[in-house]
Amino acid sequence: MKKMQKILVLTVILAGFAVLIGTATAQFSRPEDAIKYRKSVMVIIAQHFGRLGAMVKGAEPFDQDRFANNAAIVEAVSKLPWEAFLVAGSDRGDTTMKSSVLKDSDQFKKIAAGFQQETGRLVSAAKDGGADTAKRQFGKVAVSCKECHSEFRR
Ligand code: ASC
Repeated sequence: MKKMQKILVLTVILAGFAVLIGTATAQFSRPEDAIKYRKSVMVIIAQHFGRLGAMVKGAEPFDQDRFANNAAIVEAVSKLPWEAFLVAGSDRGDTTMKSSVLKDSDQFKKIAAGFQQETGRLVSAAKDGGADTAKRQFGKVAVSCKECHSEFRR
């Protein structure tokens, strides 16, 4: 093979690997985009979790339909932000994410999975249980929020 052909073949192979490795970050072209995305998701979660919290604390009356609807939104959105946290370089800039998310991503993913599991249980509790069951499960989701915030947020 001529030298130029060898270089070309090698380039194509390396580009193929880069595409495979890059899939985790390919959704965001810049770290700032990942930061903006995950913050937006957290705003939505906080808004709907806050509406649940108002019912749990008694600031607003407990309404099972309303509780179930807001729980379903939290659960759906709970699937979205994790990939955006794992983007290289997104620990710098306009963010409160600790760099340990990137260094200790297995622990981060474990906590994120726990949050999703607890929000899934919140949806079931809101559908099938009474106010006390829903409120108790709300508490478990809140603990799961805090677990991640205290470990991975600056
Ligand atoms: C929210 C929010 C948090 C968590 C936390 C739960 O809505 O903004 O940081 O819930 O208070 O323990």
